[in-house]
Amino acid sequence: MEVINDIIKKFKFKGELTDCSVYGSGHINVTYLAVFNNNGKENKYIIQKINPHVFKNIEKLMDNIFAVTSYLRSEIRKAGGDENRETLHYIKTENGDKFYIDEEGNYYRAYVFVTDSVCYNSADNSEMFRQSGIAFGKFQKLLSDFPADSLYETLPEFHNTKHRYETEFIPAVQENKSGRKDTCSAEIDFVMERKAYCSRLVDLVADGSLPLRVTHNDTKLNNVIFDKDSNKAICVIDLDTVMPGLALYDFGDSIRFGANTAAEDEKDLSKVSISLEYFKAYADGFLSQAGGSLNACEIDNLAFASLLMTFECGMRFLTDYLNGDTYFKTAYPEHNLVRARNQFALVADMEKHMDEMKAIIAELAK
Ligand code: ADP
Ligand code: GN1
Ligand code: MG
Repeated sequence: MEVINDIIKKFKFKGELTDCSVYGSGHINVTYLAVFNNNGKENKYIIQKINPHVFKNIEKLMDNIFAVTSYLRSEIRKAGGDENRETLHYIKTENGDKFYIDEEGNYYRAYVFVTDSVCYNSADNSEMFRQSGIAFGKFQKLLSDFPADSLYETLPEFHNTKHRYETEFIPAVQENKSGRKDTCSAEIDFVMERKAYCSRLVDLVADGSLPLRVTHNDTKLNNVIFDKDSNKAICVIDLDTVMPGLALYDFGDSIRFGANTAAEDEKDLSKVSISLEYFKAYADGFLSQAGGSLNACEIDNLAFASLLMTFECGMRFLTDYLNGDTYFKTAYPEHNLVRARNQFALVADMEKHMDEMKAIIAELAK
């Protein structure tokens, strides 16, 4: 707490600090919520220590976020929305910088806590999940004319599943740095048997069937903020991975996280399945915003992309387990393996229900 107190002094916050604690459940950055008393009014801010092992060029990453949020503010204003609530608002340091670097070389940034908001790790009902589909669909729509070439690629090949298989997963199996390979041979086989999935979307990009767009790339439900009274989605957060990508990645990753009937790290695999009700609700919300700009190949692959993003994430968790847990935050030694098993159980269930998922999309896209 003392360390972060020193960090807090570096930013232009208003009022007297009354509380500061670790916040949220992200797997990459360390997030704090700081509460200030400003002449009797409560001001809340989010402070984040950005993960330097994941993000190699934090200056450029922050330039991306400033460019994207400035653009979104003006689009939201034009549409008559509330620009202070519907996109992130960053706080600069006392020196006017976009981030603060401490003596040990750690990077910190801060932004206004969206007032009267809540964030969820699971949707209580399908309407809530539909709301998150609207939020991510709208996010993509608002950025459709943003100059994609001006964006720095924070994590190159982020959703190139083929690249992840060949250059991360296979070497992790071969090198077996953690010595854990024998404890996950069934999961390694599961991935290898499905190698063909990995190239399907990248091949469609290569032959020009799928267009690159400006996308979010990390569309978990807990990267959307909801109004605490109306439960309507108000703001998309966690913009570190906004890069040129596929609409399919954003759609698929949301389904992976939010249409799972269990949490991403539920150990009891009998609880893991795809909720077709939630799948339909999200697709309805997402297509209501972004649908008009999607081409036929994108529409045709929405169901498959849900399976692929789940498969890719499971493969990433398994890779990290084999490497000795160097990427994702873990709460216990087997955490990444538990997550991988969970994602693969969801893949298996989606394989069983693929025809129904495709039929739902076909019906909505009519
Ligand atoms: P990570 O990259 O670690 O996932 P996030 O940017 O998603 O970090 O932040 C972690 C959590 O902090 C979010 O899931 C959300 O609960 C909360 N949070 C982040 N930014 C805000 C904000 N501006 N207003 C309210 N809550 C926020
Ligand atoms: C990470 O940062 P967070 O928790 O929103 C990860 C995503 C994974 C997700 C799995 C930059 O997201 O790609 O899908 O965990 N983010 C990064 O829950 O790698
Ligand atoms: Mg997040």
